[in-house]
Amino acid sequence: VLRDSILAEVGLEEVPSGATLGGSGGWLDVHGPELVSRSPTDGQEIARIRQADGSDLARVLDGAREGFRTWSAMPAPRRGEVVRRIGTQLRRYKEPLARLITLEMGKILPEARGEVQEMIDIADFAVGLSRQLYGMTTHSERPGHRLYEQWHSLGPVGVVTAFNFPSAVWSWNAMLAGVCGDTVVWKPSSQTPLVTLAVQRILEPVLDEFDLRGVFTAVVGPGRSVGEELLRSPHIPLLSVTGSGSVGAHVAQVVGARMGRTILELGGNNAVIVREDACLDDALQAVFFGAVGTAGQRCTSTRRVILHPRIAKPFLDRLCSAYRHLKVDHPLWTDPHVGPVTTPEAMEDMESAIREARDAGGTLLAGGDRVPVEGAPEGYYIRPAIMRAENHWPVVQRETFAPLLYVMEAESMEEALALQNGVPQGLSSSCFTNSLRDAERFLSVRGSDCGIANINLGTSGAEIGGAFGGEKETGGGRESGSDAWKAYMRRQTVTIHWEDGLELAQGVVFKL
Ligand code: UN1
Repeated sequence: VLRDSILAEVGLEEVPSGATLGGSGGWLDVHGPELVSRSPTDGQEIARIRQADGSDLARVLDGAREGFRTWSAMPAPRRGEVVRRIGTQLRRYKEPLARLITLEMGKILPEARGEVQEMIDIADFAVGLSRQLYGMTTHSERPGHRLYEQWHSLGPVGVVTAFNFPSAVWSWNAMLAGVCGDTVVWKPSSQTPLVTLAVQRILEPVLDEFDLRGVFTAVVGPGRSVGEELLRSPHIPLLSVTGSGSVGAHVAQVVGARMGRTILELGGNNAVIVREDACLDDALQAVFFGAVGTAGQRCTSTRRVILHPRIAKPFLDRLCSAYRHLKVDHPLWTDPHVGPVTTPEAMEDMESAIREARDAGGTLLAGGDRVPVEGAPEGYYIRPAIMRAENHWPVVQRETFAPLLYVMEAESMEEALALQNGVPQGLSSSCFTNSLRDAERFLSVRGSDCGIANINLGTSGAEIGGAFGGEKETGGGRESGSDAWKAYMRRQTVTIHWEDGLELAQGVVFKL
């Protein structure tokens, strides 16, 4: 009953199809295998979706190319108007969409609402941006010449999203790509197809009103076939992919081989450094939310905490006590801190990471056991865990996408920084300190090597206004705010010669 009402509220009483060109008339007949969407809250089936196959993808790609011709010709502020209307729709559907996210992905409702809020925020950002796609002008070295650059729409952009932010990550890409004049081909994780179909439903009235086909498209299909063809398609000049490091490495190779562009948002292994002079209350709150929020399934989740030995004991005592009082429960029936992880594999990964760390000499300080939830015996509930561990252990060096926090100690700022940077990933980082010097050291070129560096706040929960992304094995891509929009456009350098008498640059003389 709950399932049915959640689906009905987002217009999915009947699941339309696994592919759409956008708008109420855009749903395609598709021919791929069936996909079962299960709720991690109880392990039960929510719905079955007929997926797209290669030929269906080809139709979506044709649609997105055709859509590009008209969409890219529309003035950017008018595209901004469409995005503004999408933002209004998202406001209207914030609660129902949040409930569907909770049902299909398992994050708690306050976080699901936060995810939809991110969509609204980036829509607002993109509306303003639609009047600010600025190109610079500069001074030519030659008389009678003007030199400037302009930004043109790029083409259809492939957006491959992960299950953990099943809708927000699409919006970061789609809202920017949209005002930039690109069309979007959205391929969601096979864990969260319904969220994608619901978002497409929510967009329908706007796309119908503006008569837009092939602008915001979506295709649910198997990664091995449809995903692979999307990577290889010469008609997709840019692919924005969120996923694991191994997926990202494959994407970089395949798309790179055809000289396509990528925006890669891959794994994190984010640390919080807590110095002895830090505000411990704030640090505790931040580490707690960072480590257990979204059941440890954000790419920005706090995976390591590096404590100054002088505050280590009181900090850990309080953190372990918070973990003991943590409510792990059904996120639609109750109001817990933590819902289920999204897949049974995540529980197994976490358990095997705990075993591996134990074998290496680590101590489990809290959690790690499965939590039986009454009425939902097949849900994927596991208690978040804390382990004492050493940074160089292979298990600590890799990202386990589950609520498992490693604790270590470091006395000097140099030592703490060496630990924090001593992993292959480089997404988010934070340092709790009241020392100006430690803060500045952390932010200096010899400090954090991550794309995100925070002082006195946690590693997760970035605002959309900043550029989001990370270094090293995190992939180097930037999405969302700042000038991340430039990745969705092609830059053209223009020189105009407006006087008689051609002159070569660099003073080269070459006469007829
Ligand atoms: C992700 O986990 O893929 O900074 C994105 C955050 C959110 C986005 C996370 N704004 O935690």
